Amino acid sequence: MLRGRSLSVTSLGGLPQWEVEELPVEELLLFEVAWEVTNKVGGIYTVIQTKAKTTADEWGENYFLIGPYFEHNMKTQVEQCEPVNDAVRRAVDAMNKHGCQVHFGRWLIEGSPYVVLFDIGYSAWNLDRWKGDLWEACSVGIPYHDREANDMLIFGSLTAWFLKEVTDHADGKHVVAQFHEWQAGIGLILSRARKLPIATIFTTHATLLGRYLCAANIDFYNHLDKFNIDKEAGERQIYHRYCMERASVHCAHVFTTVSEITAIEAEHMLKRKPDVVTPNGLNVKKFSAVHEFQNLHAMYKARIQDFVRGHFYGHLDFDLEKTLFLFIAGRYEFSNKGADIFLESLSRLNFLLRMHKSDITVVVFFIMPAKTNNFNVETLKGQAVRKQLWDVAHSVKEKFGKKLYDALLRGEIPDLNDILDRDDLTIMKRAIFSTQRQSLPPVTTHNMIDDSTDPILSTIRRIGLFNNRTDRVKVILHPEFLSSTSPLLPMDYEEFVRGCHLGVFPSYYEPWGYTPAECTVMGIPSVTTNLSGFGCFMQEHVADPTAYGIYIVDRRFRSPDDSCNQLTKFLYGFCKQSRRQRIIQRNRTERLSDLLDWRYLGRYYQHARHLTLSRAFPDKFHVELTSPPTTEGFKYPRPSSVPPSPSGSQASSPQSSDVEDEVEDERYDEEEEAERDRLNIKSPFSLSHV
Ligand code: U2F
Ligand code: UDP
Ligand code: G6P
Repeated sequence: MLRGRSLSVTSLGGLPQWEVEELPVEELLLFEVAWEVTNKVGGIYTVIQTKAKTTADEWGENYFLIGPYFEHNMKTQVEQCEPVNDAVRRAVDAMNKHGCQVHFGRWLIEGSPYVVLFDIGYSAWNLDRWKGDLWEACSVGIPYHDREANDMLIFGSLTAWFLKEVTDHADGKHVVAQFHEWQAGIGLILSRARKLPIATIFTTHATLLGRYLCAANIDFYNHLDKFNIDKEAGERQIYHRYCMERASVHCAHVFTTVSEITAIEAEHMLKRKPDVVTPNGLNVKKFSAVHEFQNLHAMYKARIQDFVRGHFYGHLDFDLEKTLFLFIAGRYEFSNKGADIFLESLSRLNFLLRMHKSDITVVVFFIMPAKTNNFNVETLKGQAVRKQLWDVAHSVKEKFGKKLYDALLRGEIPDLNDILDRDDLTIMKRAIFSTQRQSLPPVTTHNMIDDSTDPILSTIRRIGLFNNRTDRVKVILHPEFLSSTSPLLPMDYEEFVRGCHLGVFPSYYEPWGYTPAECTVMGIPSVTTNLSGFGCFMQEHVADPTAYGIYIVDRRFRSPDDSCNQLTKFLYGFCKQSRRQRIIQRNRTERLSDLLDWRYLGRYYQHARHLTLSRAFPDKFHVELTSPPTTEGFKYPRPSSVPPSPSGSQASSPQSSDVEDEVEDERYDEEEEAERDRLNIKSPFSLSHV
């Protein structure tokens, strides 16, 4: 019997210890099923890819990921090999013998987990039969025109077939299967309908209805219990998808989701309370030197500055050393991602900076993919002009340097008025003339297909943020994800984030939200909201999030206008910080990384697996720790130097309105002192104290 298992106690950094029930993994097989295995679509890919290492460390050779086969993904990410596990090998062989194409290999990411990939197109001829199977199992029909849902039916049918073959040859091993999102749900529904001996988990990363209703600008969170959900799904023509999602939720032994806020949403939209909340982690890499991420910031900021020099040629009357780079990035869901209130706040920030005659300039990037027709000419020209000026400066410098050198060799100090001849001056004047432009620096880098109706551009037109000289806030829409091979801004997303000063993600609908979490582990402060899973998680586990560079906008208990004011205050407060203050804030932000590490958060997944085994095979497994691991009561303390004054303690609380988020300089002086102590940097005065 597999009852025997032990408890061990683990901890990470300064985080609280927790008890881990060790499973006899050598007697088990774990499958994780998702459409985004080796296939980057959105956030689920990040979940699976970053978690692979910790899961593979625990499960070793008995961990398998199941996903769709795409030739390009296979070629670039997967090393083909033969399955060592007998049950898996027999399942792959059996399916291939019966007219499927199943690929097997190791995914070349950290942890190198095994992957089983199904060629969907190759099995498409079974579609009608499988539609019948699904109808028999749960009376859900899929319309022929919904290509995506039909693909998911094929994927799910292949998954259930594969799991059947595995369990037939599992040789006493118990099987756990975790299915992510409705796209993977049919595999779960069919496995349960066929009574396969599997312990199942269904994880939702968002609900279909939640996403649709929020995008329609409905006051979602105040009406959670009032929606007629069948009607809403029907009206949006997603009723069949919704049925697949809801059936998956109710078929699973254990139902999980990524945050408390999505758990509440699921209870209303899917009519089941999640058993476990499994917050999303990251694979955090710590630099051995604390200052390393600060150096990277300076290095990549210089690359962004170069781009800005080109983009604003002829209008570079602002000081790049006093320019802050802000950005928002992610799927282009205008109001769900909070681009609407961000733009409104930028307009207010522009007003404040101008009114207070601030010498700070803010350049804001919107990185949200939209339909485009390549880069626009004006933007490309900007970089060409910059390059030309650089070349001119370089050649004049060479000539100047040579003349100076020759003069010094002759033992003379050259006459600096003669060292440049007429031609040099002409070349330089021509170069300066070429920087004249008739138009303002463009607000978008690409030719937008839907230029006139695009929501970001339309809002920019309405609020008049056109990159005028007098504007202290400049905007640049880059409607494509970043890439190091771009001719315009050749940087990876990660490099770009490191080079910026603040990520702004004021989402209305955001079950988790990886973008601010990624900022945090790179030591870049960010704005999030109390409607995002990440924001709520930080609020729960950090005593004073603002002090750590996590600004949480209250979008739950305030009107949109108040939220917008609060965001403006955050942004304005951020602009008023000195460089020294920003450096200290980045150090604090980076200190929160441990909290977001899978080595810490992975335990919620562990708990879900224990729970499902105990429900599916109660005579063989039981969970001694029936409730999920809890960190209740644990909070990252306020940074030691923050004075316990009421203004200091209220500063970050999103519930408290009208709190000015300015921080006094002394607070930072003390903090810097603490930082110096931590880094063991001696103050020039320290000797006198000895
Ligand atoms: C959740 O994020 P997802 O990425 O899973 O969001 P979905 O809406 O379920 O997936 C739709 C994906 O489709 C992609 C886009 C989305 O990720 O990248 N897509 C596209 O490829 N082309 C298009 O024209 C339009 C869309 C959730 F919302 C996050 O908060 C969580 O962090 C994440 C992980 O748990 O899951
Ligand atoms: N991202 C990217 N390239 C970019 C901008 C964003 O790869 O140029 C990634 C980002 O790192 C993050 C994901 O897109 O992992 C967005 O995930 P998030 O959870 O914030 O939102 P989702 O799209 O999943 O709703
Ligand atoms: C990092 C670098 C410093 C640099 C600073 C700029 O901390 O290590 O050398 O001065 O970044 O900070 P800022 O917030 O002005 O980009």
